[in-house]
Amino acid sequence: MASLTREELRDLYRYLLLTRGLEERLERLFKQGQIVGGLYRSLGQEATAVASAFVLDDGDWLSPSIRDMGALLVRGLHPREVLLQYMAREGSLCGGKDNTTHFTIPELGLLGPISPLGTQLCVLNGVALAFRLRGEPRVCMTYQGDGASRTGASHEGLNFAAVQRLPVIVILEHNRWAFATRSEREAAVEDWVDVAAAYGVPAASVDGNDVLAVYDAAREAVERARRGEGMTLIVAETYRMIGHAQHDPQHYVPKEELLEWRGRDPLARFQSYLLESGFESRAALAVVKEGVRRLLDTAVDDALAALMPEPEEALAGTFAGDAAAVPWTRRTHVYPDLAHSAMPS
Ligand SMILES: Cc1ncc(C[n+]2csc(CCOP(=O)(O)OP(=O)(O)O)c2C)c(N)n1
Ligand SMILES: [Mg+2]
Repeated sequence: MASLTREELRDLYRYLLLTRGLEERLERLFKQGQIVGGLYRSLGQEATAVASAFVLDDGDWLSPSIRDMGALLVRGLHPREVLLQYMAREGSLCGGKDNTTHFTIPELGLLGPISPLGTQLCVLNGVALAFRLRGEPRVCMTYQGDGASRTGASHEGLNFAAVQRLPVIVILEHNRWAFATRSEREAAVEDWVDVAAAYGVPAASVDGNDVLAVYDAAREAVERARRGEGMTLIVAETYRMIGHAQHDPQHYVPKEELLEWRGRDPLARFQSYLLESGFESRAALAVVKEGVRRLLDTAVDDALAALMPEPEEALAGTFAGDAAAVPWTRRTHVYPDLAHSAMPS
């Protein structure tokens, strides 16, 4: 059982509220046309991301999936930075060139999600291998959806991390769906924790909607990795309470299923736990809520007040450097007389 101080429990609660509240505001902004690109929420899954990332230390690395806003906030990303990024405003992390959480911040030990599912584990393995070769007791944590975990890249990544005994913790977010495909149709395993046996790694199955259960499993895995004993697979049993993204009305999900999982909401459960166990009073929780509300209000106001980047900004910070300043077009010089003659035969 987690030996967390009252302060730490309060922090976990604050991060859960912050994650839920930030995503609610992002959804509102999306409906107001303020978000550039898609919006993917982690509604119902916040405990998995928050409690696992909470275990990491400075110097560790984390690579989130699209459902891990909570992990980014725990790592130290400010809600204002998230809002500016989603709104593609001036000064945002990608300067308007990419959206959602597609950014890497080495100072925060953050490796951004990589769109072809499963591949980011392979990249993070490289970071973990570097830590091991340098003899540094640093660990890497990453998240995969149930769908992502069935890709070829993911199998290769798991095997490499396992056989190299890399300091990696993979959190498989078994949220029952990969877009509109049920997880029963993604894999034949009944218990997803059995997958670990194929790689010869220790694994734990946890209630992903229970903050303290996730924290305990993640802490054990992180300690094992830091001792040089290799990777762990954690299967977090959870549920995606909203469509894949804002464009998905989730018609394919039976209402009863959603209702059943609504009763296991991680935020409501943790709040009840804090009150019933006597760790917190209602008044104390109200103060935390008010603090989060004010922080988010200010962050939204700041982001809305920020300008869109200047067009020239699109050329800054690119690999092409100065070459990017030349407007690209068709290579007309290859066939200079194209307008007057037929194509060469
Ligand atoms: C290799 C690959 N196939 C398909 C996609 C398109 N795609 C993006 S997210 C997604 C669903 C992923 O489901 P899952 O891994 O279970 O994560 P969840 O959305 O449930 O968190 C799909 C099919 C992709 N990005 N990469
Ligand atoms: Mg899924």
